[in-house]
Amino acid sequence: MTIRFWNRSALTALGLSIPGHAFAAAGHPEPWQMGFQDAVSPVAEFVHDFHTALVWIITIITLFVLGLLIAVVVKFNEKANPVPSRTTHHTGLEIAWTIIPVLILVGIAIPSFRLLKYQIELPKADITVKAIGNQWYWSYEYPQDQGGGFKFDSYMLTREDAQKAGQPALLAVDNEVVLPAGKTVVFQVVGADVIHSFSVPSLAFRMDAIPGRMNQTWFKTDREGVYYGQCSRLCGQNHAYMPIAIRVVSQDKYTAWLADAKKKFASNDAGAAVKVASRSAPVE
Ligand SMILES: [Cu+2]
Repeated sequence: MTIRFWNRSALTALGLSIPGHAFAAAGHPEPWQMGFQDAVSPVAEFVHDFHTALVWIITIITLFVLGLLIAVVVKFNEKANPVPSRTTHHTGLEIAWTIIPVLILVGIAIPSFRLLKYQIELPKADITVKAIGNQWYWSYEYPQDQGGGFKFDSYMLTREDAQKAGQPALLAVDNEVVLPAGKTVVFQVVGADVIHSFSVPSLAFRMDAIPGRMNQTWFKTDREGVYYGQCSRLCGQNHAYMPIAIRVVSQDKYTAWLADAKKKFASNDAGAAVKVASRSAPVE
């Protein structure tokens, strides 16, 4: 199910897209990037469209107020208007400047709540993965009942290793979360020690990882690629060095990865107690 704020191609045809978006890449930031990273999930598209609409509303209101201020300065300065009017009330105007902002705010609130509902209401999951925030790395658990039954830790690569792998520094990790395209993925997000936040901009989710409480978020994308994110709650010394890397691949590649991962991570039973951080991510 795809809910759109409104038709994107119509927006683009009217020249109403935000130009900065054209320079943004999917999955990771670019030097001198303006605007968001590309939207690759329906929630992210909704977020982008809503943002575009808000920017236009803000721009129009700002220009309107600027126009009014300029009119006041030009028409009602002491030279142009030596005898000021003594008017203090205008019922019609007062009703208008109350009702019009209320209508604008209600107009913003309706799609805003629709977006909130779309993000929060979990669709039926094809795949569920548990994401555990640790000081300072992420662990992932693929449940047994979905062909998984293993767990692994995901640490940031050093700058040199990331460069060798042709991946962005500070975002690349040793063990990526691999998931298939076109499937609804639900993440169960928890914190093992302190509060972390599981966030990937291109997929437009950001969910707090809280010890003792399970939060859930979801995404679905048809676009294969690597989507990077970062812990987005200050969680201590190496908060900046616990990135998230989600690699979306075809179903066949996912099945092959799953078989490999089961062997590779065989000693890590899903559901086992969370390990205490024994390695720190390198500090730059
Ligand atoms: Cu963190």
